[in-house]
Amino acid sequence: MSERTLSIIKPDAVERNLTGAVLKMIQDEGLKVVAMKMIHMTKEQAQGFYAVHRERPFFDSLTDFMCSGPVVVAALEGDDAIARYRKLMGATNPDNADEGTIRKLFALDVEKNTVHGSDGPETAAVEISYFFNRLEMVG
Ligand code: DAT
Ligand code: MG
Repeated sequence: MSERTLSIIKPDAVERNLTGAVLKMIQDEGLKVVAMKMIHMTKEQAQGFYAVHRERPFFDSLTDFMCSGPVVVAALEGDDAIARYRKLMGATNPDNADEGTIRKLFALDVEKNTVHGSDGPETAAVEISYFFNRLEMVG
């Protein structure tokens, strides 16, 4: 079933000029970019995006990191896009990520882990609408 998921290329990757390499992996996987832009979030915007994690010990550090530089946010579309993108990303901690995944190849540590991807259909819908309105979506 065709789905959409929200991808973020995080500040550690944009800063190291890895945007193109990550997008190539996404496109080689067959996922279609249906919206994309570069933004530099405020602390408040990062806190809003990661609100589900607000009680976690890493929340303040995570939201500082996410607004430390520009990110590339994109909506991706394809059959089973949510699970396929999670698989392409690899485990949250790159030490546990499978060979050939984005995080295995590029992540610096569990926080500076290069990419975000939605974890389910409900969060994907909320996360896509957090960054994109209908006029910014193709199709
Ligand atoms: P994911 O990004 O794989 O969906 P998550 O939703 O559990 O992982 O956590 C969101 C982000 O928070 C994650 O990409 C990096 C950061 N994070 C998670 N666990 C962490 C930890 N133990 N220490 C530091 N940062 C962590
Ligand atoms: Mg998550």
